[in-house]
Amino acid sequence: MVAQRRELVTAVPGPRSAALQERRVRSVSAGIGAVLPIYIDEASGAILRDVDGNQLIDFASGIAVTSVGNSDPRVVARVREQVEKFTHTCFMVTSYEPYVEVCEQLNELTPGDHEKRSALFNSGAEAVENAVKIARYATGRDAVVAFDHGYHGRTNLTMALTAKAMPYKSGFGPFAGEIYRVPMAYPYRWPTGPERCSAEAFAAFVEMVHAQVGELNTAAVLLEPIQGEGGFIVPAPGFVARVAEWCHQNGIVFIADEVQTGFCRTGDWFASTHENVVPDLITTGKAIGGGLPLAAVTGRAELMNAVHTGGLGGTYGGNPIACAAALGAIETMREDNLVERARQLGGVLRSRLDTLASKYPVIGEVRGRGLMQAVELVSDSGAKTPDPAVTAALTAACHRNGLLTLTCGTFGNVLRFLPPLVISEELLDEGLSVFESALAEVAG
Ligand code: PLZ
Repeated sequence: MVAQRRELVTAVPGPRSAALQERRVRSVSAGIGAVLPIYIDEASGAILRDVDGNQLIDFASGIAVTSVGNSDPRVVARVREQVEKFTHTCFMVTSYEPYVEVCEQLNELTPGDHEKRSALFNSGAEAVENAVKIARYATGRDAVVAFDHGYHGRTNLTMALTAKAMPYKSGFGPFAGEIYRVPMAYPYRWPTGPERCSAEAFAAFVEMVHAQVGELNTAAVLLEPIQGEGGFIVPAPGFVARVAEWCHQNGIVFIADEVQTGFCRTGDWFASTHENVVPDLITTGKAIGGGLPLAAVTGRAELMNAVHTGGLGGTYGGNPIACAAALGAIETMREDNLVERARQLGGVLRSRLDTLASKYPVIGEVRGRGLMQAVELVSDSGAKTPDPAVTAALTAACHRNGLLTLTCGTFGNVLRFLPPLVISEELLDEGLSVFESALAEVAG
């Protein structure tokens, strides 16, 4: 166990990380990036310790994965037990209980009390691909509608579904067909102002799908209830519910991509609940596996069961060790009431960020829910000019001082806060003080 405190003993990165970075450059594809070139030796809870002995506060959670904290004791215990029993059979060859139990948990925890079924995969992108396969099969239609600023993965189909060219799509085409993009109800940047955003974005959505795609050609509408990589954009109130209802009226499958928002992160088990929406299909990943690779599609039994037997699958999907980890993670979320914890700490985070926003005009907006919040940084608060340079400088200052933060956003000007939900209030507070000093240094 790593003590839950920030401690810097060398520069960040230190000499041992620098030496490993040299080996990395000589052996690892340059196509894979790194937010901060330190090398982790050990981690628990909300602290990462690197090979030089520096201990950083983790405001990234491996991109919203380690919500239960790094090496959560219940995850570790279940993984240990499973790995000694057996490591793999392939669920499509011979079955095992942990897979079934994860599906039972998903069916129970996801929004709606209708009859549900689940299927397990390895990554968020794979879950999204399978949700699209299921929706197409069940409806007999081809088209899929996705949104500006959306992120759904890096495989060929999910690159097509993802909005942003750099770094995700540039040079990697041609992309999968029958994907259509419509505006997102992004209140901060809606041309006629946030009050009109929900109604006008919905009207634009309906008109574009009708005119450019055709309702009867549309298999699915795919939406993140809070957009993640695109900038932690909380859709204008009522927008998601209107879209979901319209899908229902038109026999279109409404898919909520909750890979990043799911499993307590936003102060509910799933972010769709904040929008009073019951998705037809819901994709999950990241936090469900407590740090091991697992993802899922959960949804209406009649959709999930429409596909012919053998039509879905994969060698590793729902690997027994990943399932054991997920059962440990879900147990921690339930027993430690991480829904409530995300809400409570989310309140602490919001009030600190709001105070900073009133002091520093570079913060154009504070937004998000629970422990999925962010600041959008602008060089001119009137014109709302995105400021990716100040975002990068703030990030570097946080990193230098032992706080791991991430950026996001179509314009690279959003700094996001994604600590493990088990972080202590003291450590959260200390991390925010590091961020505050970075603001004073960079934008003061
Ligand atoms: N859907 C909503 O957030 C993954 C991507 C990081 P995978 N987001 C982090 C990067 O640069 O690759 C994500 C997501 C939403 C799908 C995915 C894809 O999940 O597990 O990365 O495939």
